[in-house]
Amino acid sequence: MSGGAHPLRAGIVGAGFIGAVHARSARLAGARLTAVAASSERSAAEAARRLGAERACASAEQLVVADDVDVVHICAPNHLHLPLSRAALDAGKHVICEKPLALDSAGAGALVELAAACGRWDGVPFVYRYHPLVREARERLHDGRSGPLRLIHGTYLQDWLSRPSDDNWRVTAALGGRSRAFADIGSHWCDLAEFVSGHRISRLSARTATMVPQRSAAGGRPAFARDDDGADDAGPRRPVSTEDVALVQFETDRGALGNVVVSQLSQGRKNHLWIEWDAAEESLVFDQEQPERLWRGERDGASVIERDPALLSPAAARLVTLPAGHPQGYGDCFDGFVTDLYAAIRDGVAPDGLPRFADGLRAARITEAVLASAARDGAWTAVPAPLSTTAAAETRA
Ligand code: SOE
Repeated sequence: MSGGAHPLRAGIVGAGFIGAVHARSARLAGARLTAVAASSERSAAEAARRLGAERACASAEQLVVADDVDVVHICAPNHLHLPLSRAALDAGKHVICEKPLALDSAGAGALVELAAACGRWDGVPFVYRYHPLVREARERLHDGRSGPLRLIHGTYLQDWLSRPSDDNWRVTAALGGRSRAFADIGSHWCDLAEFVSGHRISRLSARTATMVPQRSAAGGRPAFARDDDGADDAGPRRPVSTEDVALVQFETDRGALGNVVVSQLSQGRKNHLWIEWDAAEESLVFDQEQPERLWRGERDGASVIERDPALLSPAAARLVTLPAGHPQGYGDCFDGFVTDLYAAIRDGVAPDGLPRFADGLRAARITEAVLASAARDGAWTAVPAPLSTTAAAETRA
């Protein structure tokens, strides 16, 4: 569908924290929220009331083929991403699917091909791309002001899984995938590293560790939930195979080097995505927890680029929705992403920097290289080159 006069009709599968974020952004982007599905009819009815959806769907399988839905937002646990995306595309829907796109690169690749074959728009919320200062860093590195890039390094640290009593469906490989910490958050860091620099990770050496080998068997909690009373401390435990931490060093296709520390055990770190690009003329640092400023280092001193649209390049200013001094944040990034994907559905052309299923496939391939390297004691492991961005990928009928 492109150029439709009627508002898009959005359906949301999954009513947790991220489902609510999607619902808010869909509405702000002008869609009607026609349906919500959740893990049960009862929770779907509760979610429909809470999110203001026009109706609750009896199941996700019904929602993805519903006649009153044009675009499906899949916010269910990871093992459902492939079957639900496939069913939605087969039913002629556009699809936004939460990362990881699928539990392995074969599944992600199948979805990339299916979306193209169906002529439907697709997106994966690598939403940190939508911080205006991320775009400013990208402009500086792409237009030559920064000079040739030499290093990319940083961390993505959280602490919401730092205790044995902390649990979530992501911990279980059958539901979340063989990789947990890296697939869940290292994928964001690598997406930004490549998106901003234009470099591609060509080979890597990785170590992973499961430092909390057993976790509560009491049943998973939502992401970031806390167990302050230690209620599960005495409860039954279950063994864990997915990694808590990953350390990755890498080379890029254009001669840069880099490394990243990924952890979901780092006490006091809530969502500490920090990334530095060191180039010949300047270094740039983006800290996701301080998104209103981009640190800029030069030999003669350091400065800060503020999120002031008057000072930013057009590509960055496009994503500014509030005046300088009125902080933009995570929700605004989601708004920008959903607005861009809906614009692609309407206009038939992808706005600059829209993260697609092909980026979800890229993340799956990097994740598989991390696991393969870690399984061979950190052996250097090649990462397949990404899909070339073809005109076909950027336009749909
Ligand atoms: C949990 O680690 C989580 O919600 C991730 O799943 C998101 O992708 C990330 O943006 C924030 O943390």
